Parts: sequence; structure tokens; C-alpha cells
Amino acid sequence: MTIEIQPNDLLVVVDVQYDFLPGGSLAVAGGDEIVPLINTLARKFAHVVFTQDWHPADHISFASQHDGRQAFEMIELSYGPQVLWPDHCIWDSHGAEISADLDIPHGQLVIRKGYNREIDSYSGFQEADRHTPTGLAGYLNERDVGRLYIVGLATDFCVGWTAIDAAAAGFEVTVVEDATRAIDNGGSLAKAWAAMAEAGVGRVQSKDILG
Ligand code: VGL
Ligand code: ZN
Repeated sequence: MTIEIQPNDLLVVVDVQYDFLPGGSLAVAGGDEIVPLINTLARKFAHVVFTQDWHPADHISFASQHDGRQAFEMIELSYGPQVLWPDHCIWDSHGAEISADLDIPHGQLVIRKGYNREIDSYSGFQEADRHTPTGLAGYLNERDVGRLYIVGLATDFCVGWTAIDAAAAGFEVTVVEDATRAIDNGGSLAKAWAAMAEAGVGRVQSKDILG
């Protein structure tokens, strides 16, 4: 059965930025493969918004800021465990730009996240302290949107956390699995799908929407 996208449904395109694409500093395997599919899906939606990972050069999530630490190690920060990343999506750098291969002229909003030096933000809704809002829920509520569909990078970090926070904010939310790609570091992908299922996040394939 094909899902009928309604006029007030909204597509969230998460972090399709050069640093997460092949050649980028935190490249997600196959990240470029989803771009044409996202373009096709976006034509079904009257409403599309983007998230953009947007860090200062000395961001606390960068391994380079922690003596003797390597990328992909875990550390404990004031708000809990944090994966250390290679420097990525430094504001105003090429790597932070949203891919020009996205062809979504009707996109309506770009919400930036991760700009506070001391707090990471995978989610488009709330920073990793689980407290500081980005404003996206307020924006969506004020616009009276319907269901949310989420695509982009990476399934197990920014897509997953955005989906879970969208559900917590009261939205009916579905991830389009084949329009995402994962980092999958230390079992993170399986963990993310379990957490999304627990939160009531739907999981479909693009053919369920495109027919
Ligand atoms: C992301 C790690 C660090 C993502 C962002 O977009 O999934 N992952 N920053
Ligand atoms: Zn980041």
C-alpha cells in the first residue's frame, strides 16, 4: 500500500552536507547515493525543511580539542557520554555547506545546530544536554504541519535523534530508511533503530511513498 503524502506533511532533510559525503572529513559510506532519492521524495512534499550541523572550530565534540584522544572514542561531558568526532562542519567552511546536488528549490527553512561550543547537537530539535531547544518544534507547531518524514545523514546519529525528539514533541514521525545512511560505530545503528522503535518512530522504504 502506497502512503499518500498529505498537503500538510513535511519532509526533514537532515545534514546532507559535504563533510558527511564521500571526500568529507566525517564521510558516511554511500551518503551520496541518497541525494537523488531525496530529490525525488521532496517532490511529493509541499513542505521541506533542512537541518545543518554547524560547529565552531573549537567545538567540544571534536577529538582535536581533547589531549590524547582519538576520533570515535567516548568521553564523559557534563551532560553525559559524548562520541569524539573528527573536525567537521566548521561554520562557513565548504564541508559545512549543504550539498548543491540537492534539488529542492521549495525548501523552506534551514535550522542550524551544534553552534554552542560546549554542547553537541545531533537532534534538530534539542541539543545534547536534552534541554536547550533549537526552536524547530516551535516553528513546526506554529505552522500547523502534519506528519513528519525524515531522511538524510546519519541514520544512527542526527536522523535518529531528530526522529526521537520529533516523536517526543508530539509529531507522528517516520524515517525513510533507504533515504538515509549510517556511520554505524560500535553497534550504534542497531541501537538507534531500537531507540526509534521504542519512541514510536515509523520506518518505511522510499517505495512505500513513491509506489
Ligand atoms: C552527525 C556526528 C557528528 C550527523 C553530526 O549528522 O549524524 N554525526 N555530528
Ligand atoms: Zn557534528
